[in-house]
Amino acid sequence: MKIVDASTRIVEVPLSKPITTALHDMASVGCVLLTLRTNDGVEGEAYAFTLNSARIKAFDEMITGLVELAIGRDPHDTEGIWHDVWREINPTGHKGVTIAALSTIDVACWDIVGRAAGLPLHKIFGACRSSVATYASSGLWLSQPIDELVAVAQDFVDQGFRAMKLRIGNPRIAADVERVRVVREAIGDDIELLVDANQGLTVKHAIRLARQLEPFDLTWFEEPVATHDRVGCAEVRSATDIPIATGETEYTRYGMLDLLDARAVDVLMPDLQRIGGYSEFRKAAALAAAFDKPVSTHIFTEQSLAIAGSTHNCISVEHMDWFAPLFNEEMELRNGELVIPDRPGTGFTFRK
Ligand code: SMN
Ligand code: MG
Repeated sequence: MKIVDASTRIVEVPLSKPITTALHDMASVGCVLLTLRTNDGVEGEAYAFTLNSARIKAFDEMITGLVELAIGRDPHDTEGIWHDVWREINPTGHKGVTIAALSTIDVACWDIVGRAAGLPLHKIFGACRSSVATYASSGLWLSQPIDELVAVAQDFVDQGFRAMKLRIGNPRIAADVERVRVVREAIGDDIELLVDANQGLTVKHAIRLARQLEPFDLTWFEEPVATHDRVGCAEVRSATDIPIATGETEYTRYGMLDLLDARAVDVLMPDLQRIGGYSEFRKAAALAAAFDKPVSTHIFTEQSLAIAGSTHNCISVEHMDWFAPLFNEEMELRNGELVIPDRPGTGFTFRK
């Protein structure tokens, strides 16, 4: 079997309304959709995205350029193709757009492997579960006023979620504490609550805030400080008993190793596009396991289910509904967990 053709198209998916975190202002996601085709007529699909479609053509260009290295190859040679792209991007760098392109090519190759075998990828990787814990993440944004939070939280519970994530990172500590208090009161003690500061805080601010948030039984405190301040993140971690989650803004196993080595993290959160695709995600998860740390996947909900279904130390996936309009199939929430699809490959196919 050989990959004989690759094509991309750019699709912009609007969000229902503009939203913010401590770091981002977002109104849409722009996606590059990659389709690989084999001489046997099997297709493999994957996408990369940027917020608001910012510089999305650069991502398209990088994918289109690098996918040449996969043309003529057997799609089962995922490891060989990955390493050829890795070698090629060395002069440009092993972070950012290059890794996003590598990730997209890798996921599309694996999708072909699954579809050609007629098997879901978690069964090919080595399955360990058929559903996974999840938390609602498409809401509770920093831009939402406090009086909207209760209705959003209630809606998540009504949809069947057993956990949800609230964005924090206000200049005033009291404002964040109040938002957490209001949501915790609304959902009661049986629903898990996570917070994400999107790198918006200084170390001292994060420590003060974390101490005031301890009574609210938070599942984790995500990205409290700038992603590059690993020592600062470790300081926050040692000053609070709230578990620290981070990793979404780091790249490849090397970025994960830096966080683990720095003792900066309790829950490692690789992002499929920034980690280097399925091939590298699995290595990163094994690395986390060697440090006795769990992983939880960052966005890319549909594609991350194959990882969750085959990674023993994966404790949850983030439920983000932004990309659902791209796919023919829908994610299935059952008893508060996301079902790992039994369909071949990633289990999700692009709408044409
Ligand atoms: C997030 C994800 C995607 C875009 C903006 C913010 C956030 C998260 O950090 O973890 O959900
Ligand atoms: Mg985050």
